[in-house]
Amino acid sequence: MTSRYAMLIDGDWVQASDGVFFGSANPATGEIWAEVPEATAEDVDRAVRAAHRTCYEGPWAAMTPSQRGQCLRRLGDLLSERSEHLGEIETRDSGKMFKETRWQAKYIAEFFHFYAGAADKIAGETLPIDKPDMFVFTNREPLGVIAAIVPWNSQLFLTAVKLGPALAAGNTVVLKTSEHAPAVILEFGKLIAEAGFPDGVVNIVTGHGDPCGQVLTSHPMVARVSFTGGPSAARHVIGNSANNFAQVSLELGGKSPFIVFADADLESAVNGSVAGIFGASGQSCVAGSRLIVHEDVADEFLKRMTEIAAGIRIGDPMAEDTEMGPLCTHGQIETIEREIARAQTEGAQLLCGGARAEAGPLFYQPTILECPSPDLDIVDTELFGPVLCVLRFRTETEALALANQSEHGLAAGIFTRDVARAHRMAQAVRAGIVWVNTYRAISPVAAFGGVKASGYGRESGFQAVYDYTRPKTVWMNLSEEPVANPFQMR
Ligand code: TXE
Repeated sequence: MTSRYAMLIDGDWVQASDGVFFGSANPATGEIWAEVPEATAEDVDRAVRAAHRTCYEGPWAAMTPSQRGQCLRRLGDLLSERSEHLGEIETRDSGKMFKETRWQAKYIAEFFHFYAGAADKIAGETLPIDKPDMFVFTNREPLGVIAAIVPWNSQLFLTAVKLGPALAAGNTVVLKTSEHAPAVILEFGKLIAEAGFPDGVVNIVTGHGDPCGQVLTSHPMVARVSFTGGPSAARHVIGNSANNFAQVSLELGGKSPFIVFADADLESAVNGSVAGIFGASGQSCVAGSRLIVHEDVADEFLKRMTEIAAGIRIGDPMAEDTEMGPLCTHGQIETIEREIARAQTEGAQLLCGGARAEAGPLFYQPTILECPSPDLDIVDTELFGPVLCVLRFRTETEALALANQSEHGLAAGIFTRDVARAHRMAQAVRAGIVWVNTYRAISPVAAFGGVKASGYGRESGFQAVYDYTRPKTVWMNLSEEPVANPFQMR
């Protein structure tokens, strides 16, 4: 039985204005299990106008920051209560393992709780102004309508880091789901009204990049676009912002270095690397997909990695004992196959994997590829799959140079027992997030984002609420003297 979904616009659950749907497939089985409205330009326009009106008139505009915080807190509670159901839907739609989606849905509640607490702590300032009899202060206002665009790989998490700070600061949102796995966000949308948010505060539109994403990001009433996805769509978003002057923040994934020094705790580093590249089948923006390993420990490290990789249980992502599920789209698996074949002609050697797994057309084996040079295209191409590229180094300088030889700069992992070296490397590696002797840790308290082609702007952390506000400067003349005649300068 196919489930039929609707979009959330101005508090109503609606179909596309022309009645068109698109199908969403379960990557594990290939079955089209859901039908979702293909938003028209008119639908997106209606959602943005509703969000704009709601931002400036009615109950949301009149709410105190603490009341906004209460809605966010309730949303977090509901998310936690429904984590099992949301996890199941996300797994069915994206292929991500149920163990992970269920846990993530529960943990993501913490992000809403964090921003619930932040809502009444957003303050302006008084300025020590250089003029007598003037009192000058700033208010922090919401920006207006936020266009939040998410990809399919971690939709609840990426939604939370956009919605949490945006709503805490008093904005309204039009959220666009990914066309590859839209259902979990529509299920999440059912919690919005229950949490107490007035109609029109959060609107959810479903559809493809064109027209849905294009119309949304070029809309003149959108004040900021918070985008997570790939570089090609990001370029469209930036181009559109030249017309509507929307602020833009971009999180575009990476090819993150995972650096292992000879003095590292090898067991810990191997486990970190396995989690970093094979967790979520490698479909993670922070995947540690470039292993840079000291030559003294490289053979032992790769022996342990390949043993673990070969034993990973691949199969039904709903099953509790599965360790790796499918990839989400056919496009990804085709890119992986093409890039691996090309790398092999350039001298790369497969240490394990390198083929589809038996479980089904979208399942790919955990793959480790030793690369003779950092100049191979595959070394700096984000594959978004379970494929680890390996480079060896001899000195710290060489390790750093390899780590920084990349267009990307989202995350980096450093495994060493030498504290001074850990600090030196953490300072010098060009990435937005550095994990030392750990990997893939996240928290609502910590900012998240990259440099270079990994994007700009930060999500998560307290500062994010300020990024969804602008200061308004207010000058108050306290003098009882009349304002001076401008043509009689003293
Ligand atoms: O991303 P897209 P896709 C990388 C990863 C992956 C590749 C493509 O390498 O293989 O990108 O993935 C919307 N205006 N990452 O196709 O197309 C789109 O509908 C506005 C890394 O999923 O960028 C979806 O909602 N929006 C990344 C969202 O953008 C547009 C996570 C992402 O889709 C648009 C995902 C347009 N013109 C992919 N075109 C990460 N940062 O982790 C598309 N969209």
